[in-house]
Amino acid sequence: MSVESGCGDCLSAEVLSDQLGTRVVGRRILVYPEVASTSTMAVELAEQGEPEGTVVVAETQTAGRGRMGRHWDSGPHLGLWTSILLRPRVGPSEASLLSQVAAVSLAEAIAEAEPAVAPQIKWPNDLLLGERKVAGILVEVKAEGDQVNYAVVGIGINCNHTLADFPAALQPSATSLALVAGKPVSRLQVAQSLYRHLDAWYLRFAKGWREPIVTRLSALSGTLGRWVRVETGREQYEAFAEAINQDGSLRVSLPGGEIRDLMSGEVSIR
Ligand code: BT5
Repeated sequence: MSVESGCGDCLSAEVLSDQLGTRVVGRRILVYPEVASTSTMAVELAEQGEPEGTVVVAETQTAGRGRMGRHWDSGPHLGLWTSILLRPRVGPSEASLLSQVAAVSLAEAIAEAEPAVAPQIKWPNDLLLGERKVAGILVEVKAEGDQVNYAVVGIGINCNHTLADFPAALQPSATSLALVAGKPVSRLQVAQSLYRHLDAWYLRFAKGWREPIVTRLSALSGTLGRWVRVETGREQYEAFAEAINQDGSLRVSLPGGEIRDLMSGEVSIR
């Protein structure tokens, strides 16, 4: 299913910009055949004063990053590996909601690309199709004092992978849009749809909308209303996922009745 020869499916700034119709996301689009990480590149641009809305795309990443230094597998031409530079006028605590803004946008874009299967958001940042991870989000924020300087939203979507395209260790847990659809998908359409949804939700976020983001996130969540295993680095326990709070944290209740609000951590569905 991978589209390699002649690169008929190669992404370019020109085709990605064509009729994109966004206000912020994609004001400038940079496409590279290979980078270490699109997020590293976007951070470098941000440090040099690049305005918000710039999008970096790479056909492959040699050092794609997940959270906490984990590796993100980013095979050539198989997925959409992209980072978006934003400069929201909010404080650092509010910037954590950008991860939820990205999750909602990503879920909507995936639903548009593959209407047969409803994507589910696994709190805080995984996108699942039928229990397998199809996409991930990494938001990196730099703040100065009580103001965000920039946020880089890194998104990886597995598009045209066969199972054999994933490293053996990921084969039990990963999937791609094409695997679910049973046919190749257009990365161009996936990318434009993602940028449009992200643009719309980011503009709402910038206007101060909070509740609609959390409401939409809750509706798309595959975590809520289920027993989960929580890992925080310090401890592991089982809990019931009750709700997503206005700040994006996950409210869980423990078997003894104790309530906790998680800002970060790993949550696996039992
Ligand atoms: C994430 O981290 O899910 C965030 C991934 C963000 C990647 C994008 S690509 C564009 C931009 N540039 C970057 O350098 N990064 C961003 P986390 O929740 O920590 O999940 C990482 C874990 O997901 C790994 O430890 C693997 O178990 C698994 N994984 C790695 N690559 C995968 C893939 N392609 N598909 C599904 N699972 C994968």
